[in-house]
Amino acid sequence: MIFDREHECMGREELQRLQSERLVALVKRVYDRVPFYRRLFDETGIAPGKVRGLADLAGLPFTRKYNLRDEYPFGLFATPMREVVRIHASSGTTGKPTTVGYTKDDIAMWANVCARALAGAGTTQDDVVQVAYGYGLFTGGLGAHYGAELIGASVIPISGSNTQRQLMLMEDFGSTVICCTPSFMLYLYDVAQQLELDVKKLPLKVGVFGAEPWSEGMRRDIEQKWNIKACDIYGLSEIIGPGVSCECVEAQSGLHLNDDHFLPEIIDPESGETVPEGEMGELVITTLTKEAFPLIRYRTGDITRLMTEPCICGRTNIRMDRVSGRTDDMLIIRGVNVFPSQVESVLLMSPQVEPHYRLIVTRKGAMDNMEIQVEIKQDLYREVSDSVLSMDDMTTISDHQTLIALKSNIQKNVKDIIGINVGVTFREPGSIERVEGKTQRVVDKRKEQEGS
Ligand code: DLL
Repeated sequence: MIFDREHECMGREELQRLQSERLVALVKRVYDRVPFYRRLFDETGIAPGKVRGLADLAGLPFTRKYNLRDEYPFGLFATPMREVVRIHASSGTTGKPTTVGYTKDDIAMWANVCARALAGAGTTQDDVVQVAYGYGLFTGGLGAHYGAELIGASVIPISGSNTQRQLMLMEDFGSTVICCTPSFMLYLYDVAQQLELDVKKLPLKVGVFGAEPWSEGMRRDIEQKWNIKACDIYGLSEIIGPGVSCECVEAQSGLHLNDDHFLPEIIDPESGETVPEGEMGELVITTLTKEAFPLIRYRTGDITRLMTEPCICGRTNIRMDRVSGRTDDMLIIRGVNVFPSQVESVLLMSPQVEPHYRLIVTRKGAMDNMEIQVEIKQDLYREVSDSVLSMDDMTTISDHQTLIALKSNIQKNVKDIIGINVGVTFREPGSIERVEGKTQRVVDKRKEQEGS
C-alpha cells in the first residue's frame, strides 16, 4: 500500500520545485531564528537572500555532530520551548546526549513518514503491529508507534527486551508485523527455539528492522527462520528518528527516502565534495520542513549511495542503498550508539585506571558484546599483585577484591551513562600497545564472525 501517494509518487520535476521552495524558506528561517546558523552563514559569507534553490545547496555549510554537542541542550532549536511538544535524545560522542525537539507539526510529519515506511513494508489497517523498539528518549519505539497508529493498525507498544513476553504476546495477540532491531529478531528466534515454539506457525508476515547495520545475509537468515519478509528501515534522531527511508516489500531493493522532507546528498567524506550520481559516500541530509530542530546539510556519518532509477512499486522518491558503514568510529551495540570517546570519559571517572584501553566487540549468536580492556594504574597494580602473590590459590590479579569492586563500578557507570552492559578486564600498566599517530582502540570482530 502507498500511504501518501501524492508525495511518494510525485513527478521528479514537481518534487524538485517543491524541494527548492522549501530550501529557500528553510535557509531564511534558520538565519532568522537560530543564532548558530546566523553566525555560520555570516562567517562563510552566505547571504540567505542569495539562496534561490537546489542549485545553491552545495554552497551551504555543513552541520556536524559536534555542533549539536556545542549547542547542547536546546541551542539549535528554531522555535520557542512553548511550541516544543517532545524532546528525544541519543548518545553523543561524549557523556552528553544529542538533544532534538519536535513541534506538533513535526510530530505529525514524523507520524506521516513512519506510516509511509510501515505501509511500504506491507502494513495495513488490518495488521497487529508489535513495536519492540525501545520507547523513551530513543526515537525507535514512539516513531514506529505513531506510524502504525496513523495507518490504523492495532499497535502493541511492548518496547524492547522482555524476550519471553514478546513471544507470548506475539502468539496470543497474533502479531502480523514486528518492528525491532534485526539482532533482536534473531535473538527472539533463539529463545523461541529453547521454548520449543514453532515460529513458522505464527501469523507474523513482516518485520521492519533497523537502528543498526545489517547485511543481506542477515536478511536471508531472518526471513528463512521466521518465514517472513524483512524490510530495512533507516533513520537517525538528529533528522527525525525512524522514517527517513524504508524499503518497499515489493522490491526490497533500496530504501525509499522521503525526499519531500529530507533532502539527501552524497559527499566524499574527506573532501566534502558531492560525488557523481550513484557513487558511494557519506549521506548528508537537509531537513526541509522541520520546525523545532531544522538542520542544514547534516553529516550523518553513514555510508551509502543514492539510486534514481524508478522502482517497481510505483514510488518515485529517491532510494538509498543499505547503509554499509560509518565515516567515524561510532559503534552500534545492540541498537545503542556508542562512541569510544564516550567510553573513555566513563572509564576515566575511575581514578585507578589509565587512559589506555581497547574495546573488543564480538557477536555471539545475534547478540553484540563489548569488552573493555583497560590498564590499571601502577600503584594499584603493585598493591594487588603484592597481595595476590602472597595468596597461593590465586592465579590472576583479577580475583582481587579491589579489582572486583572496581570492575563492577565501571560496569555500573557504563550501564548508567551509556546504557549497555559490558565486560571489563584489567591489564598491567604498559601492556596495551602504544602507537604513534591514530590509535586503533576498537577491535570489531563482528564482520569476520558473520562469515563464519
Ligand atoms: O536508530 C533511529 C531508528 C530507530 C532507525 C528505529 C530505524 C529504526 P539513532 O539512535 O539516532 O536513531 O541512531 C542513528 O543508527 O546514523 C545509523 O548509523 C544507524 N542506523 C539506523 N538505522 C539503520 C539501518 C535510530 N537501517 C544511527 N541500517 C544512524 C544501518 C542504521 N544503520
